[in-house]
Amino acid sequence: MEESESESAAHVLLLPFPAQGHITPMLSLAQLLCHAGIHVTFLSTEHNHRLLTQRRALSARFPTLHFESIPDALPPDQAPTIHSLHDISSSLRSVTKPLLRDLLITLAKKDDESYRSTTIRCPPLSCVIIDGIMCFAIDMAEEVGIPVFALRTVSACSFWCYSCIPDLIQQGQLPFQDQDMDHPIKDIPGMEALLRLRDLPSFCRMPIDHPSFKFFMEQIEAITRVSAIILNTFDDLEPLILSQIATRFPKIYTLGPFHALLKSRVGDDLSSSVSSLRHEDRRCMAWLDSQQSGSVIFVSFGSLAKLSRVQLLEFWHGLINSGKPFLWVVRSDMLSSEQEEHATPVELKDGTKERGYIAEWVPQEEVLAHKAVGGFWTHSGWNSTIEGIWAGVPMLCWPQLADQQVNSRWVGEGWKIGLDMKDTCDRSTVEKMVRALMEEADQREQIFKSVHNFAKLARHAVSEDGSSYKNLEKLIEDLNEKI
Ligand code: UPG
Repeated sequence: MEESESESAAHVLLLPFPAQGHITPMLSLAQLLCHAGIHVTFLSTEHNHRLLTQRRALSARFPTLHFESIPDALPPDQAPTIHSLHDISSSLRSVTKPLLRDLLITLAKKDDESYRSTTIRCPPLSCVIIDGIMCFAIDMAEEVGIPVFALRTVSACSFWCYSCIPDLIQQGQLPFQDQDMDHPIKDIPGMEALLRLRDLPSFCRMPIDHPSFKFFMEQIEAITRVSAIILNTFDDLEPLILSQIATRFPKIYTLGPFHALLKSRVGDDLSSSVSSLRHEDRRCMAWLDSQQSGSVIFVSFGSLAKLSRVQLLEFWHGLINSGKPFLWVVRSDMLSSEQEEHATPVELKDGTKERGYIAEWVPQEEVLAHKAVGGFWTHSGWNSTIEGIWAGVPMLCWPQLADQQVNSRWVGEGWKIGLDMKDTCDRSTVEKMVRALMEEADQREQIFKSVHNFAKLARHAVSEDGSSYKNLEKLIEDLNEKI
């Protein structure tokens, strides 16, 4: 790029929350913007900066992509867990926030070059795109006079549900008063006939003065101050909910599925694993090659979920008893309690040898696209859900936390693309649900039809005539106008 051209381009700071499910969509967005010539400073915490091993390859591919890091004061070996999100957030506020302020001031100055790349001149900062959880950055960007957009990495239905929590509190529906968990929630516009208490975001099960409840409430309130919201969804998946969101947030860019839009716009030459913070076990692909078409249930609960040893064993027994071949991601940091260590029952070891593969971490998008995979047992994290929709794979949902409860209800009863086994985890339920997903012909046909329809709509969304493609053009245009 010519220097004069570079000087007149927009420059956006992207601030992801330091967890895999947030870094992946933010890095996809970074690539999409850089592909259009926008300068992006991708600011990770030091720990994640080191784990993003493909930074060099990315910067070589996208010369306007600049990686920077900022201290987070967390021990270097601490992998985030969903239980530690509140601690991570406190640490980011106390340590990272003041440094971020200085960085914003420096990047925004027209004549200061201390943070700018030596190879390509970087124009002054024109916009900040924060992860919706990093709402403390809004104050600072406002102080420096830079517009703030927010990427919410959850579904539109979860985002809308979060936005309506203050209304539920005002109406006295929250906090829970020992009601039946199947009690219907009728006051979230667009979801009147769908949600029950058990489907609300998990923090709603806590007292409203609990730090986690306050943590989420703060985000819900702060995000109303940003200039625009970016979502990893597509218009045909959540049309009614998006129209509800538009009543409170006038500017929304739906660009999903991000990973597919990236391939459509930028091409396939960098693997989908560029954002991975963990080492992938690629041998699982050869194992999948040896399995029959549509026979395997893929089990993955994302990057943060924790299981007790009892839950792990119940799941394992259920999988073995189902008789289905399975590929299961069991992260080494997934067990919530070390002291429960016992010998693994021999029938589980034998059953796994016979028809299972357990991996620490896999190339999930590739796994979901493999013809041997016939079902996806997921925790309903949003990235996994939208990747499952793109791949057209029926889902079995076992949500644990945050937005996952809402997603699982939509998968089961909203979009009818899977089954929801929320709040249960005994071996007989697992066996029954896995068999139901993989074997019951009528039900499977219905689910297949629906998930394939959404997969088709997703393909349209990221094609040149599609909504996500066009919305990206609009976003690029709007960011360029902010200079
Ligand atoms: N993944 C792999 N390999 C694996 C397992 C997972 O590449 O072996 C990837 C997967 O493809 C996905 C990501 O890791 O892109 C996991 O993201 P997600 O499914 O969203 O789960 P979490 O890591 O749990 O994500 C957090 C929250 C979740 C929320 C999401 C986005 O737990 O509830 O929806 O962030 O905000």
